[in-house]
Amino acid sequence: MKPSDYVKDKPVWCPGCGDFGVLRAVQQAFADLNLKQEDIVVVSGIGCSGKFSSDVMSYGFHGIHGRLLPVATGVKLANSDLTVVGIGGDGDGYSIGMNHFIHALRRNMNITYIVLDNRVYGLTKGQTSPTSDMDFPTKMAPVGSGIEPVHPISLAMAAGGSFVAQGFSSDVKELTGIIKEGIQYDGFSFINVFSPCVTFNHKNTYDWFRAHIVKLSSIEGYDPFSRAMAIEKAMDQTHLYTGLFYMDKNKKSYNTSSAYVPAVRSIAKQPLKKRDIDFKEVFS
Ligand SMILES: Cc1ncc(C[n+]2csc(CCOP(=O)(O)OP(=O)(O)O)c2C)c(N)n1
Ligand code: SF4
Ligand SMILES: [Mg+2]
Repeated sequence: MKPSDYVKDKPVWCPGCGDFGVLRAVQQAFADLNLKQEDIVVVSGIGCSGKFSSDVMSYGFHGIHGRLLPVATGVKLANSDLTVVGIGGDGDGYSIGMNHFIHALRRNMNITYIVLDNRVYGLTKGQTSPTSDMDFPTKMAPVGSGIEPVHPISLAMAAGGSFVAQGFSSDVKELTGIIKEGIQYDGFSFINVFSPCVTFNHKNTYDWFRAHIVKLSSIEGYDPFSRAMAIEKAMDQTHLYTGLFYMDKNKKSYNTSSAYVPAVRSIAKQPLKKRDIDFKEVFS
C-alpha cells in the first residue's frame, strides 16, 4: 500500500495548519503497516481535527464533540478485528471529553488515540483550551486564563496509561514511527501531537515548539519501558519531550484480559438469528 491509497477528501484546513503533517504521518503509517482500507475505522470528534474521519480513505465516523472515545470503544467492542484510530483536538479530548480519556486509559482497549494539540479551540475561532498557556490571550480571556494548563502526558501516566507518546506535526518521520508503534501495540495507545494552529495561536508557533522540543531518543539511557523514568520526564514542564515516553509490555488489553468481553466483542461476526438472550450462556 502507498500513502496515496488513504487519500480521500482534500483537507479544508488553513494553509500551513499543523494538521496536514499529522495527516501525512497517519497515511504513511497505514501504508507501512499495509492495512486494508476496509479494516480501518477513523473516529473523530468536532473541531478542525475532526476532519480526519472524512479525509482518510477508510471507514470513518464523525462523532460529536468530546465523544469520540465512546464511539471508538463501541466500534472496537463490536468488531475487535478492526484497527480503530480516534483523532480529535485538545478541546475535544481534554475539556468536554476528559472523563472518557481517563477511563479509556484505565480500560486499555486496543485503540489508538491521537490528539492534535494546538493549545486552542481552532474551529470555533480561537478560544482558550485546556492546554492553552495560562498567559495566552484570547477574546474570552484577554490576559490569559491564569489557570495552569492540563499536562496530557503526566495525566496519562497518572491514569495508568500503558502506551504514552508525544509527537510534533512537522516531524513527520518521528510521528509516523510513533503512530505505527501505537497501532501495533495491543492496548490503548495515546499520542499527543503538537500541531500548530497558524490562524488562532500566534504564541505556540512552529518555531516556538522547535525551540522547546527535546527528543527522548536523544537522551542517553532513557528507557521507555521504565515507568519511573517516564513519570520523571512527564512531570518536567521545562521541556517538551517527543517520542515514546512509556510502553507497558506486560499489561493486557481489555479485549484479551477480561473474561466478559469475548461474549460481546464480535457482535459483527455473529450469525444473524432471532433468539432470546440466555445470560447464563453468554457469560459461561
Ligand atoms: C457539545 C458541543 N459543545 C461545543 C461545541 C462547539 N465546538 C465545536 S469545536 C469546539 C472546540 C474545538 O477545539 P479542539 O477540540 O481543540 O479542536 P481544533 O478545532 O482546535 O482542532 C467547540 C467548543 C460542539 N460542537 N458541541
Ligand atoms: S483554524 Fe487553526 S487548527 Fe483550524 S484549520 Fe486553521 S490553522 Fe488549522
Ligand atoms: Mg485545539
